[in-house]
Amino acid sequence: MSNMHPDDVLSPLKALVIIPTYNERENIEPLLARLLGLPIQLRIMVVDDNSPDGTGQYVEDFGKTDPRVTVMRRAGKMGLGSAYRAGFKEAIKQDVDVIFEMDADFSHFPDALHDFLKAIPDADVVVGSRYINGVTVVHWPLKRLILSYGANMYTRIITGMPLRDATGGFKCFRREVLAAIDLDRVKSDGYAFQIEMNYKCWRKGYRLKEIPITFVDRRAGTSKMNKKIVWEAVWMVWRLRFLDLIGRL
Ligand SMILES: Nc1nc2c(ncn2[C@@H]2O[C@H](COP(=O)(O)OP(=O)(O)OP(=O)(O)O)[C@@H](O)[C@H]2O)c(=O)[nH]1
Ligand SMILES: [Mg+2]
Repeated sequence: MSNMHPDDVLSPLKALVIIPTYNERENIEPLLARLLGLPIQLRIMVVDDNSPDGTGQYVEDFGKTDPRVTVMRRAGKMGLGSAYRAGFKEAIKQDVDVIFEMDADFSHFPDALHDFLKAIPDADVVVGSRYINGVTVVHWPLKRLILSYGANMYTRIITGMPLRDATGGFKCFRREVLAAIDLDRVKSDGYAFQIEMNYKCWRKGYRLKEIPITFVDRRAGTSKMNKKIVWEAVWMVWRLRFLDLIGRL
C-alpha cells in the first residue's frame, strides 16, 4: 500500500484474477507477491496443468497461508483455452464482479489492473491492447511481432471486429458476460481462444473496450508458442464467421 498513488481510488469491485500456468515456478512466486500487494480487492485462481517444475504444488502451499490464492490442479497439459474454460466455469459461481485473464510470465504488468478497473464502468469487456498506442511490445523478435500484428490485421478484416489487438491475453470481463457465454461451445486453445471469446462477446452485443498495455516478452521460463497454435487461429476466424452466418455461434 505504501506505493499507492493519490489518484488510485480503491475500486469497489471485487476482482478475481485467473492465471493459467505451465512451468512458471520462477515467475509465479514474484507475481503473486506483486498482485497481492496491490490496493485492489482481489483473489487469484491459478489453473495449473501438472507443471513438471512444481508450480501447482507451490501455489497450493501458498494458498494455505493466504486464502486469497487458490489453485485448480489439472492432470496434464490441455492448452490455454481449456485452462481458461475451466477457470471461468469456476469463477462465475463465485462472489466476484470482474474476472481477469493474465499470463504468469510478467508479460503483463500487475499494476495495469488499475487501468482495467478504471475502464470497466463503461464497458463489459476490457481488452489490453498492444496496438492502439503505436506498438507497445518490448523485447520481441521482429518476426514474432510481424506474426502477431499480421494475425490481428487478418482477424480484423475477416471478422469485422473493431479491435486492434484481438489475440492478447490480458483482459477483464464483467462476471455476467462470462456467465452468458456457453463455454462448452468455445473450442479453441491457443491465440484463437482470445479471438473466439472476443468475437462471441462482441456478437452478443457486449461493449468491448481496448486500453493500451505494454507487453514485455517473458523474462523467465520457455515459450509455448508453435505452428499449430497459429493455424488454429487462421481457421477459427472463418469458422466463427460461418457459425455466425448460420445463426449457430
Ligand atoms: N494451464 C495451462 N497454462 C498454459 C498452457 N499453455 C500456456 N499456459 C500459460 O499461459 C500463459 C501464456 O503462455 P505463454 O507460454 O507465455 O504463451 P505466449 O505468451 O504465447 O508465449 P511466450 O510468452 O512467447 O512464451 C502462461 O502463463 C503459460 O504458463 C497450458 O496448456 N495449460
Ligand atoms: Mg507469454
